[in-house]
Amino acid sequence: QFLQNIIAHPIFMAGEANVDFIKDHPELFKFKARQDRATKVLGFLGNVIVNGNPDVKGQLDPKRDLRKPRLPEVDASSPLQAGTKDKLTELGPDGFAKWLRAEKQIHYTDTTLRDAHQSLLATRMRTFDMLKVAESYARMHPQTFSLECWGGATFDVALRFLHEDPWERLAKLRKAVPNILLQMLIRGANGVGYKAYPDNLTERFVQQAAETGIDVFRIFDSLNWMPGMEACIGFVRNKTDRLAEASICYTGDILDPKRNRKYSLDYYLRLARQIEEAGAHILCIKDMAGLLKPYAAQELITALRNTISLPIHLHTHDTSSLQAATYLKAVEAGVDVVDVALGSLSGLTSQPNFNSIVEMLRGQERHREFNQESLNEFSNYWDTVREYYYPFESGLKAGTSEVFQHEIPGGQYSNLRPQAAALGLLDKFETIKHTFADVNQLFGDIVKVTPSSKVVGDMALYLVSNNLTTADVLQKGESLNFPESVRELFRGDIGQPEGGWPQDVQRVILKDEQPFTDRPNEHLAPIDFEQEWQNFEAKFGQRGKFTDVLSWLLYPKVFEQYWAHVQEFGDVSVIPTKAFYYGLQLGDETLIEIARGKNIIVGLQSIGPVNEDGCRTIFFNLNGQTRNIEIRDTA
Ligand code: 3PY
Ligand code: ZN
Repeated sequence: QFLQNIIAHPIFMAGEANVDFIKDHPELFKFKARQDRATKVLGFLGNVIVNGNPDVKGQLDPKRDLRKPRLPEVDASSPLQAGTKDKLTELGPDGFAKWLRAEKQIHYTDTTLRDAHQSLLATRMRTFDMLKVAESYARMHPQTFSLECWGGATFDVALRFLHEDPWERLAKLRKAVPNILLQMLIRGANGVGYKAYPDNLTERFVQQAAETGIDVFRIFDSLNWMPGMEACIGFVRNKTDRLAEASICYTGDILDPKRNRKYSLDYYLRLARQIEEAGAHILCIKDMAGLLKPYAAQELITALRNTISLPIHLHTHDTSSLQAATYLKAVEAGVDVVDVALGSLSGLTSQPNFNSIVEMLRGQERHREFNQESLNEFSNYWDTVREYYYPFESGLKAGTSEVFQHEIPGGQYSNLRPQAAALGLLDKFETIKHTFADVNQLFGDIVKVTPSSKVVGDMALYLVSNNLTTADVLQKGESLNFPESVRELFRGDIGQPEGGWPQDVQRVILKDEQPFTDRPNEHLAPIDFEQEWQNFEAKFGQRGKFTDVLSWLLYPKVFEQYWAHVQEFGDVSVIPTKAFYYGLQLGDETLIEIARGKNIIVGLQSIGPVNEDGCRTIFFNLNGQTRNIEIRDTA
C-alpha cells in the first residue's frame, strides 16, 4: 500500500520526487515471498493428504460413514431474545446471584462445548463445528443459563493439537452468542495449566478472559485447598464485573460410614462457608467423578441451602449412569443450576442428557420449558459431527458402578484406557483402576481432579508398568525414582490436602528434598509484562497480540509450535473438520471460508508419484483453476 501510494503520487508521477535513496538501494525491491492464505491452506491439506494428520494417524477406518451434518432449523429473522447475559448486565454480579437464588424454575448449563467433548472425545472439538450452530443455539434456546465453552483442557488442546487460537474461539463464540452467559473452568492457582502460575499472570488472564467473553468463572482447587482458590476468586470479583463461581470438589460418599470420616457433610459445609466468605457469587458442587448419589445429593443440597445464601450449581459426570436420579433429588432439594450436555454428547463420562433431563422434570413444579424438537435437532447435529472425531472415542461402552470404588474423574477415566493402550498395558486396565484407588489411599485419601488426579494416575501407571504395588512404595521406596509429578505433589507444588500428607510416604518420595506448606505461587516471581512483550517480539519477530503473549507465558513450548504452524499453514481453524483430519479423496471438493466473506473451493485432482527429492506433486483445483503444490512424503 505504501509503495503504491508513492508510485501514484502526482510529484512522483511527474518525476519530480527525489528518488535517489530508492535508486541507490536496490535491496528495497527484494520482497520476501509472502504466501497467500489459500496457498497455506493448500499446503496444510496437501500434507494431510500425503502424510496424514499426525493426530489421527494409524487409527483410520476407511468404512466410516462421515456424512454432512444437518443444521438445526432456525428462524434467523426472529429477534434474538434476552437471556442471562442481559440479566447480568442489568443486575451486576451480586444482584444476579440474588436473582438466581430466588429463581423457582431450574436452570441448565450446557457443557457440550467444553466438558462433554473433553470427557468423550479427548477435548478435540474444533471451533469450526461449534460456530456452525452457536448463533442458532442462541436464538432457539435463550433460556439456557450458560454455555460452558472454555477453560479446563480446551486451552492447551486447542493450541497443541488443533493449532487454533483459544482466544479467537472465545471471541467468535461471544459474537455468535450475545445473550447467554459464557462459562469457563479455571483451576484456581493453576489457571488452565497443570502447575502453579504467578498470581499476576492469573490476574491478567482472568481480566483478558472477561474482556474476550467469559461471564462465569468456575474456579476450583484440585485439593479443595482454599488458599489455592482465594486469589482467583478475588481477581474475578475485584478486577471484572463477572461471576466468580467457586467450587467444592466432591469426593467419597457422605452417606457411607467407610468413606465419610474425612469427607463428611460437615467438611463440605465448612468449605461452603469459606467460599462464601471469600466473596464467591455462586457455589459449585463439582462432582468430577460422578460420585454424588441421589440421597447424598438430597442431604448435601438441603444442608447447603440452609447454611449459605449463595445459589448452588451442580456439576456431575454420568460415569455410573445414575446421575439423572441425583439431579432429580438435587432439584427437589433446591439446587439452582445443573450441568447437562446435549443428548448425543451426553452420558458415560460426560454430563447427563440435557434433552432427557428437561423431560424428566416435565410436570414437576420446577420444570423449565425448552423447545424439545429443537434440542433434539441440535443433538442430531452433534451426533453426525461426533463421527468426525471417531479416532478420539475412548471405547467405553456402558456406565460402571466401579467408579464408586476407584473415583477416577470422568475426563480422566476415558483417557486412561487409551493411555494404558499406548503403554502396552491394556490387558492390565483392571489392575490400573484398582491401583488408582490404592494410590489414593497411600496418598492419604485426597481429592482427585486435575491436576491432583493426573498425579495419582501417573503413580498408578508407574507402579503397574514396573510390577510394583503400593506396599512396595514404603518398603522399597528409597531405591525407587518416582515420577516427577509425584515428587512435585508431595513437595507442595499444587497445594495442601485436608489433614496434610502422610509423612512416611512424603519422606520416601521426597528423599532429601524439603516440602513447603505455603502457597506455591508465593515462590514464583511476578511477571514483568513490559519485559515479556519485548521478549516475545525478540523471539517471534513481531509484537503479537496480548492474548498471544498470555498463551506463550502459560504454555511456552506449545505456543512456539502453534506459532510455527500458523506461519507455515495459516489459520487452519477455518478448514472443515473432515478435511482437517482426513484430507480429501480424489474428486472431493470442500468449501473453505479463509477470511470473513472470502470463500475458496478446493478440489483434489491428482496425487503424483514420489519424485527423486522425496516429494509428491498434488494437483488441486482452486476456485476452478489448477494449482499444484509439492509435498514431502515422510512415510
Ligand atoms: C479440568 O480441570 O479440565 C476438569 O475438567 C476437571 O474436572
Ligand atoms: Zn467435569
